[in-house]
Amino acid sequence: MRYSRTLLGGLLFNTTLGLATGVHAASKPVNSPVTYQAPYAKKAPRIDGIANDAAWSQAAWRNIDQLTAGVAPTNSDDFSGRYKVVWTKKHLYILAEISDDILIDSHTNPLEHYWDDDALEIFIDENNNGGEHLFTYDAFAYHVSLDNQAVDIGPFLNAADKQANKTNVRLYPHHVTSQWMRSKEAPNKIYWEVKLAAYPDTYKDEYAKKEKPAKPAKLKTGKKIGFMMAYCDSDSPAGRDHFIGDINIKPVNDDKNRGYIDSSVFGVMELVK
Ligand SMILES: [Ca+2]
Ligand SMILES: [Ca+2]
Ligand SMILES: [Ca+2]
Ligand SMILES: [Ca+2]
Repeated sequence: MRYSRTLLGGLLFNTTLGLATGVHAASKPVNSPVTYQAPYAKKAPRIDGIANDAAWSQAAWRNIDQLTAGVAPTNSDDFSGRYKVVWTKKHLYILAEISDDILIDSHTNPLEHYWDDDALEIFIDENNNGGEHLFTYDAFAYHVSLDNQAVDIGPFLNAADKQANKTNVRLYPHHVTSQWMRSKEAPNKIYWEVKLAAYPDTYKDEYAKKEKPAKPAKLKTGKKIGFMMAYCDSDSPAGRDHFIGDINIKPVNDDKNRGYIDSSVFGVMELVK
């Protein structure tokens, strides 16, 4: 299996990542540098894959150009990308401009091998406190697939489910709304618009019926959010060719693909006026 991920009946588990050996990820330093400043949007962009909303013109692009796993893209048509973010009190809005020569969704079940199909991967740590999040909601790694569904790994609902190795991979339709479309001017480019609710660490699955569902955080000027943006580029049914993000991650055992485990490697997004 490529890139450290092994799927065992829905349980992601890999001893080389230290999960089984009790190695805990460090928390994010309080003064982590800001990697992106997202401006406030007076009018929320419309999520339709058309990047002509006024709000987008306020925000700066940030490149998605850091090879995180796999081999480097052959050229800028194979993959190149950049993104920008704006916010309202209730949501973050992301625009990604992606060039990808082949769009492919060969695993039709959105819960299976979702990282081996083309996908935007949005990493968010609402309270920017860092730390391990693979089996928790201390942070999210939403894989937004070509069918516009968002998938991540959550906690097991109970010990019996864990024992039975039932899936802890879930869809989050109430967290993420997305739509992409090919550019009319340059059809090799796609514009992908995403509306994202920033759910806090206290989020509980709707399936955990005894728990009161946590609400998304209210956003305000000055708030800092752990954030990283990436793209899983697959160009054949064989799986992911390269995984490219916007942060140059410090490798552990030569592995930069740490974001889905440890939110301390994310960048920091500051919400500004
Ligand atoms: Ca739009
Ligand atoms: Ca490609
Ligand atoms: Ca957190
Ligand atoms: Ca592709």
